[in-house]
Amino acid sequence: MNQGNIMAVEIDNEIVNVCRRFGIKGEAVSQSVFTDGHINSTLLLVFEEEGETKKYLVQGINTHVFKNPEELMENIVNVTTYLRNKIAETGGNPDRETLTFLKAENGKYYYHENDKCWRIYNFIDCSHTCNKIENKEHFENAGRSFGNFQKHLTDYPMHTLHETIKDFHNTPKRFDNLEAAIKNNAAGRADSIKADIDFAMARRAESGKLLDLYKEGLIPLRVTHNDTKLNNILFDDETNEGICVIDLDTIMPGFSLYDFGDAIRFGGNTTREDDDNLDNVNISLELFESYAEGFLSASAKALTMAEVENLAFSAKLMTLECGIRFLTDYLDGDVYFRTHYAEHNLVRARNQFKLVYEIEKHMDEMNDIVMKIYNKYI
Ligand code: ADP
Ligand code: GN1
Ligand code: MG
Repeated sequence: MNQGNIMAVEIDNEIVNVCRRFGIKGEAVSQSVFTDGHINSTLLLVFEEEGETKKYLVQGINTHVFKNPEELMENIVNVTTYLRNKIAETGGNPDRETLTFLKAENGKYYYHENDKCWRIYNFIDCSHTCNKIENKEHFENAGRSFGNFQKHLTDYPMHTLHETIKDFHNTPKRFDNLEAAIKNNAAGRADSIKADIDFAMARRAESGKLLDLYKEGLIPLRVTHNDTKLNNILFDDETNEGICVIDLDTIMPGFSLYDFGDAIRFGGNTTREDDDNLDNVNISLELFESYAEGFLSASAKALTMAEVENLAFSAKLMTLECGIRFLTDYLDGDVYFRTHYAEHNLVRARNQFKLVYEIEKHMDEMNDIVMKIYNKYI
């Protein structure tokens, strides 16, 4: 079972041919498409070979976003190889707890065909993803998964990682991009969103806080995932434990606060990221506490005091940053994130800004929750 939004489609021979390039044999019996991710295009292909069923995740890499597939795949293959060893050492199952990529006939882990760039990895069965948390244990498990992911990579040689998207979580630069998009007004939408722009700009001054703490030596760079939304974890169907962290395209040196904050942005919201009814958007303190519990149980001892003190702030910062990225893309004419209708990016941006507003109201309580949990684990 995989509860992420998935839809059966007709088998496409072009995709089957791509599979052959990766040495996949047998007869293709079904094809489905995942509709959750905003960036890559993701398919599940099922093959029958000598009475055995084999499932593969076939993914079209978005080369508009990831311009250098060679470096992208080098990062991912090196990190997953490293994780395999760590998982095996601690008695886990590497085939289920990290991604396994197939090599193509060109000896690389990606393949260009008809202007498209493909990669294939094993489908992890009997797992599911979620877009919204239904019970808080689930979110605690998510926190533990991302906390452990960071812990496993503590000694990974960070300097060997390529920066797959430059300045990915540099919030002040994201503000610069927003400013440029307002000036360009490529889609002619700037006049209609003045209030949204004002909301974001009023918070520009604090956007460099984490970078300042880094410059002062108070928070370190670590190997981070950088896209810790809930549907980037596979949960075991039986136990609901987070088994595998996926979507490894943005593994880069970063701050642990990016990973914590982004996870709260998505999973701590009382509704979906693109709910257009802003009355539904709030921060769930209960869910915040669950995630902080899972994350700190795995990582408290490794964190600096400045990291701990900014966990709640990071939730606000990552939500604000994501909101301005959606708004910038709306102004640019929807060229980055996949959208399903004309105002989709604007709806997402407003949803994120409402969440920022709610987090601001609850900041003291969130800080208290963090300290209460942290004190248990040190
Ligand atoms: P995107 O970058 O577009 O978000 P992801 O790599 O996150 O793409 O994949 C999209 C969806 O595909 C995930 O949310 C998950 O539901 C599913 N998925 C990805 N990898 C696997 C896998 N190895 N096994 C099972 N499902 C997967
Ligand atoms: C994108 O790829 P996906 O859907 O997991 C985006 C994230 C945003 C997120 C917002 C490479 O994540 O940075 O936070 O959408 N990924 C990239 O939902 O830009
Ligand atoms: Mg994803």
